[in-house]
Amino acid sequence: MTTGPIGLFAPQPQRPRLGSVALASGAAWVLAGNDTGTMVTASPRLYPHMWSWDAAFIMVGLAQLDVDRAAREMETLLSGQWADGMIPHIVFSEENGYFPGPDRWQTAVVCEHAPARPHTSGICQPPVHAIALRKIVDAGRRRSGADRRRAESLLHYSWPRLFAWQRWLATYRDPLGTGLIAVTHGWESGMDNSPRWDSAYAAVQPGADLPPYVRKDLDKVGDEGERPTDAEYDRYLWLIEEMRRVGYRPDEVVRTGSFLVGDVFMTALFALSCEVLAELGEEGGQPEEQIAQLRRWAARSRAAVLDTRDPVTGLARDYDVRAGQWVSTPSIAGFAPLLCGGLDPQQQAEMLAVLEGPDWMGHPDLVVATPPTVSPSSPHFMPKQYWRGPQWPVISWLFSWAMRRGGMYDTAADIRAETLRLVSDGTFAEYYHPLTGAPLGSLSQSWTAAVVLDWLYEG
Ligand code: 2M8
Repeated sequence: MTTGPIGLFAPQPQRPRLGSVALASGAAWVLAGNDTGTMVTASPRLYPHMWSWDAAFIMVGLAQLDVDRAAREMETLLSGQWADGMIPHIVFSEENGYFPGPDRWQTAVVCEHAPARPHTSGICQPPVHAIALRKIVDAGRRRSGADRRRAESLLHYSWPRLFAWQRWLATYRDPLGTGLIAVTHGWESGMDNSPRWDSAYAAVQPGADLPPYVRKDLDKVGDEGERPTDAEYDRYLWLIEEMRRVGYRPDEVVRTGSFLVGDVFMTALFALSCEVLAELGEEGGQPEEQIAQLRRWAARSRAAVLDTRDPVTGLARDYDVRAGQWVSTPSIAGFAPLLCGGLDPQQQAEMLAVLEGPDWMGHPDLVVATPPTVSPSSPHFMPKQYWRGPQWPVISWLFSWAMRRGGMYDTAADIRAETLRLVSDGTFAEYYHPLTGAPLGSLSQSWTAAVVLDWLYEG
């Protein structure tokens, strides 16, 4: 792998803000620096592999630069898809600078569905891949000849595979039969240490026989306080150990695992992706019954998202299946209905008003008015801690994209403009301190660069 441009984009206190051209060049440079040839790793040092939902956002950025390169990214991701349809949360590169790596997961050793090569992890992440396919197909169709053909053949190749992925979620991850898609590990949500998961993790008791391990993440960020604690990691690793012991069989993991939470954000993305994939299927002449099935799944999961709303706050909630209770801890996931739609105009206006109001985007202490992952008004707010408060450009992009699709143009445009202001320091950080704008976590994070590129190219 080529070395990422860490030095070039290292944060500097007096660093001038970059204009659009320099920012776009910097973003393209980050993606090129993290490109191994077959995959753009999530970041140069902290995450030297392909993460499932990172890859989808990376494709969104690559599509603006090079349709063929974006298509290859999708093919690499799908080369790691399991025989039962699951897209694993990590497709490993040849690097060994990340823990837990293939030796710890042992997926192909204990599970017949896992590919022997490439090595993969044994859990999943949010299904945003249909959005990436949409963007690649649209970029290809806007151009001529080779790009158009490449995009159409990618659509033909990917559609059945993405259908199988959505089917896997609908089949194995709907334990209540309501359409609320459940996660079996906080990592599956992508929001690893969000306070959304605190109560469910508190009930996870790492066994005395948890095999020992050494973390590799802590020396790769500026401050250990930006990463989860060791106690959290013990639980993360214990859940993997439980899964490994049942051979990653999806029904057994759901039946026996210590952690099972209906994830309202994942569910909204599932519903959204079912709709997007159905539209692509219509354009690409895919089987009508499968297209209709996607629409049924979308409708059911959309309804499930709306049903989670807290009668007091109106925000959507997760549901802890093991504990049999709602998780009411407010977080950005509470706005999941804005991703998948389904609210009536009055309800949508009310939810937008909360999002734009003084507890969220309009909080007076925020440096830019984009959604923080946890409100600064919340007792759980920790401004440097990963998914407990920082602003994530990729999450802003996701909301902005879905809002545009849902006709919420003004809020979508505001989020875009404010996030571009945040990232104009050129560090392309994983996440940002919401009260100071300081770049946090990994720098030169690929999905940050990718969504910036999309915004700059498409407006
Ligand atoms: C973070 O998660 C990984 C585990 O999957 C980690 O902390 O080691 C999360 O932010 C996740 O959403 C993201 O996909 C991944 C790679 O960027 O990093």
